[in-house]
Amino acid sequence: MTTSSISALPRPLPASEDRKLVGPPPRRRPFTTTLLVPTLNEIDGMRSVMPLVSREWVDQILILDGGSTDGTTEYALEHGYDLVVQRRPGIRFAYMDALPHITGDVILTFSPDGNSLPHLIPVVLDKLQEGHDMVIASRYLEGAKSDDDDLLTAFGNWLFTRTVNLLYRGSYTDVMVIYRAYWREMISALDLDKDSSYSTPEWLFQTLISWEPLLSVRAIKQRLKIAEIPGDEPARVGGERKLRIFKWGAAYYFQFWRELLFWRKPLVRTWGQSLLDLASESPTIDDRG
Ligand SMILES: Nc1nc2c(ncn2[C@@H]2O[C@H](COP(=O)(O)OP(=O)(O)OP(=O)(O)O)[C@@H](O)[C@H]2O)c(=O)[nH]1
Ligand SMILES: [Mg+2]
Repeated sequence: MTTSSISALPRPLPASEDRKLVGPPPRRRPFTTTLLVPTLNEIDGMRSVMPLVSREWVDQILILDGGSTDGTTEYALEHGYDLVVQRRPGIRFAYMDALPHITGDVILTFSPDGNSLPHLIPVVLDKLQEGHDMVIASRYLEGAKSDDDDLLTAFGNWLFTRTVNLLYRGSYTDVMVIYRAYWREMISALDLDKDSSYSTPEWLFQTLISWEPLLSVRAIKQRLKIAEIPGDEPARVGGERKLRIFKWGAAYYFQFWRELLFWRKPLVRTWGQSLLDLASESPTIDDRG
């Protein structure tokens, strides 16, 4: 597809009663949030998962489509979600195409293929609101499990996380997962939007990669405040896996080591002021673990 578009439909009605919503009630937050939902032929997942996402949990739901031909984009428009169709292939270019349309201070990336549990959306945001720069819904933190992993992906995720922790003195349990929230302005602060951050591994392994693993590494290099919550990963609902295990695995692994030698940048923190303001107004601000 060569066009990028935003739906001009009116804002959707609140979720109807027949939609079963689980999780805590919405709360007012000192930041706005965009739920960013990448899709590539995910109509089965969209139909079963999106009705479980309360519109009140976030300020914008933006479907970021990679050229689906199975009715995913039609579903998005019919249900009044904002929609961007990416112009260039590759998930990181999809994110780049979405950036101008993201209205939230915070981005929460969410997979509608069944892998991300909807009721954790407010839990992740509550944790961010405690003052974190990034919150990850980890599949491997104590109390969580992945039903989507096979032996190879389970080993790969373990190896990647262990490598990042060893190289950068981290304590992650999941450096790869898409299900995470972070401040939009971290994208430019960490140069996630620069081709030079990816060009060598992409050229070496002839593939296009995403930015979550690099975000994990650079967040730790800059000693940002990172938290994880346990987040089960149910098995995929219909559709097909897009993951290219060997090419992406090789490119990410190369990237982890390359980061040891390249990329240093003074941190200019431009986000999160609203949380600091709130904290200074109320010394007893929410301190749940
Ligand atoms: N817009 C867009 N979405 C994509 C692209 N590749 C994958 N996705 C979507 O991104 C979401 C997350 O995909 P992943 O869960 O990381 O990958 P997967 O194919 O489900 O593989 P596993 O979950 O690892 O088994 C899914 O909804 C995919 O359809 C892409 O190139 N562009
Ligand atoms: Mg998936």
